[in-house]
Amino acid sequence: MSLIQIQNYINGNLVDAISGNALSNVNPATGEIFAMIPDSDSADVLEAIEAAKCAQADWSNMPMETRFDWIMKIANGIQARFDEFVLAESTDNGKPTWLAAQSDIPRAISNFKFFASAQMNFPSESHHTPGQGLNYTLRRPLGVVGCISPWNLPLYLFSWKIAPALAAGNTVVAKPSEITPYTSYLLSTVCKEIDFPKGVLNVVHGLGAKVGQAIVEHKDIKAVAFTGGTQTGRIINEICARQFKKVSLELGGKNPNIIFDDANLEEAVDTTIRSSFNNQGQICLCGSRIFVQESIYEAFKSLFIKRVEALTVGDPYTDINLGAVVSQDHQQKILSYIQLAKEEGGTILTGGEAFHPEGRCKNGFFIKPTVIEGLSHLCRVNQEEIFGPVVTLTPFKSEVYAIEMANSTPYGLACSIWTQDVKKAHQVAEQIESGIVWINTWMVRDLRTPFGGMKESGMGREGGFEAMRFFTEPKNVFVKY
Ligand code: TXE
Repeated sequence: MSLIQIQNYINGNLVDAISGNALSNVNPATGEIFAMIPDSDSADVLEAIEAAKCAQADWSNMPMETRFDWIMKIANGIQARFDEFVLAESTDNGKPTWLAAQSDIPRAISNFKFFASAQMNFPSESHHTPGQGLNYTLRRPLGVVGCISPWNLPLYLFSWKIAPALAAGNTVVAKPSEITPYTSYLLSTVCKEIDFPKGVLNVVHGLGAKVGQAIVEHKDIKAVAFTGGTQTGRIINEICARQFKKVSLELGGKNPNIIFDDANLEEAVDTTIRSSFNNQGQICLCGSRIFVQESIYEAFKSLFIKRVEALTVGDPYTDINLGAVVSQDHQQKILSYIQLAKEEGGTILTGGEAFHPEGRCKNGFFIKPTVIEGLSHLCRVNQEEIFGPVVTLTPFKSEVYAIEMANSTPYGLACSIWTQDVKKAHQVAEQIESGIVWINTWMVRDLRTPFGGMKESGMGREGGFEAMRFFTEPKNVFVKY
């Protein structure tokens, strides 16, 4: 089978890297190279920035309704090729096709629809200074902005950044992860099909340290929105700080699930299965540390393990629960944490090893869903982000201790609290150090709500008007009367 040739999208054209160099792109479920992507560098980034600068004035001064129409055309263009996008996302990332069809691609479409409409509803503020006059706040687009996204939810997170950036009237230079570039390439083919205005969106493929960093460093990039690892976030933040550049960082997580003894056990187990192993545990919101109140610990554990052992792993194109993890390197990283758990005194209750399916996927990168107990909440396995199908179980006696353990990591992204006691739920939610708290559920997302993390999980908030504020510059105008 011939390899798919992924191209950059610059100034409305689909082009190879100027250097002519390319990188290979592996299907993690088979271990085979299925596509080549441009190995771009700062020369390609410069062209993209120039195109975005030229397109800026027309795009930002366009009537809101025309901009709405353009962004909706992107959403409809993806919808029209829905099955192609689903298959591409699964092939590139290793995730089950049902998951891409249920979550990734519908959500990417929603992101465009949501922000197309958000820019028409985005209110401006005014403040009356009694006896003197009136202030009003103008919010203008920033100019050319950079959007950099990771591999775990490729089109979902790529669109979560570029949709508000475009809606707010900016032009964009974007870089998807080099590990999962396929659906952002398909998106650029949709833009080509609908004749999207040239230079408004530019997609440059390639390595983070070459392409991503060149975007972040360029003086004409007015803001950077990034999702990815905490270490990369630190590098980007330092560069932006030197240039006083606006930056939004959505980084790692080590999220706690706190299950009190008055929780609805069935529902808690059911949802904890999803929060642990959905997308092979590769969602920044996955709960990887499960704290269970002592009196129900054994009951929870036996039900949970029974359910985990019933999960199926294998060919993402079939009706399995877990597909492949994203790459061989990532598989090795996850396995090294399982080994570390053993060294740190943990007991593997189930899983704990790679999985080798029969047939088409025999060389793919799979890991059995893994549950570990017997670890201190302060050990490395319970402090560092593993980002795979690996969770730990830890009992707790009192609410105070559960909160202390939950807050003990450098991260603070998300938390799930399980209890029927309304008062306790609110009290614990207030004390948890994380940007997002769910009570008796997980991963319910309303796109209007602020999304982001505390501590080393990031800076700033995305979502709704938070994103519209990030991608605009406020200017106060005072009128004397
Ligand atoms: O992420 P990177 P990686 C976590 C997870 C994972 C770890 C590393 O624990 O194991 O991070 O994953 C671009 N300047 N998360 O290495 O490198 C890169 O090309 C500018 C959590 O894949 O941070 C890609 O487009 N850009 C997470 C993007 O940054 C740079 C999702 C993210 O890649 C760059 C993914 C640089 N110097 C991983 N270096 C989450 N929170 O959702 C890299 N990039």
